[in-house]
Amino acid sequence: MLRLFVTAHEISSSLTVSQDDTAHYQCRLCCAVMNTLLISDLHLDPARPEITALFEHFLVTEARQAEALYILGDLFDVWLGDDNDDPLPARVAVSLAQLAMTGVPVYFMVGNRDFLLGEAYANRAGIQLLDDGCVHTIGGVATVLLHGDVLCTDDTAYQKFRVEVRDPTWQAKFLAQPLAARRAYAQRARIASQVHTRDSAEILMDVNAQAVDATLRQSAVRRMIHGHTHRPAVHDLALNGQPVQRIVLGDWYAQGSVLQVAAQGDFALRTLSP
Ligand SMILES: [Mn+2]
Repeated sequence: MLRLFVTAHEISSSLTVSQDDTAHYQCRLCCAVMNTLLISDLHLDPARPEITALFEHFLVTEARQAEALYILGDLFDVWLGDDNDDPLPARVAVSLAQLAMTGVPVYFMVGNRDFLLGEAYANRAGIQLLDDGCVHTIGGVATVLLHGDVLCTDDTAYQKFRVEVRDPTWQAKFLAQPLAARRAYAQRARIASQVHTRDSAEILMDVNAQAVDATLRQSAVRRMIHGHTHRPAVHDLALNGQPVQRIVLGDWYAQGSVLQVAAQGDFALRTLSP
């Protein structure tokens, strides 16, 4: 989908030139600005207001010019349920809805922190929920999109926890509790997760190479984009003798991180200063 940012004057002046020139003019306009943007792991939290401000600035500047924005999980550091009336999620819903209203599709996939984010909040924020492991064509390349936690198969304790909390029965039971009880549980889970991350070997917290290969093979694609590990990088790999790519998005703890993919396929992984 192409949207052209042209004024009425520009359109009328472009109509006075030849068709070839018009096509060239429009192409130059759209190609210059149409990037798909991908971010993840913002971990928005009232304790880091400068990151929320950076994200909001990003939404009203760069993201407005984008062909689409993908948020691949852990937008929020914790998610208690769509009925949570804290100011931060309410404020972010307004900012996201404003972007969506300008015509930029905003896609969101849950992460391991905000996995309880559901349709009610998505509707309020004007965002479209994606399944982990879905395939979208980005910059002309079929790409499998994941938060990334499912690839960390060496961390068996986490994978066990993941199965438990992704169970609809567990989720329904959790969401039926009063907000105060959910808040207390989330606080305990957050501390346990920090201790687990601190005490686990570095390698355990990264993706497993076989899981990466299996996902690429099952998805029948040559490119994967994910976050979660907070190890931004472009990995050029091989699978069955064919080149494949794994692009890892960065976190937004000390700065922002964005992957921009141009319509023609060029891409860049950039950091954003608060
Ligand atoms: Mn994560």
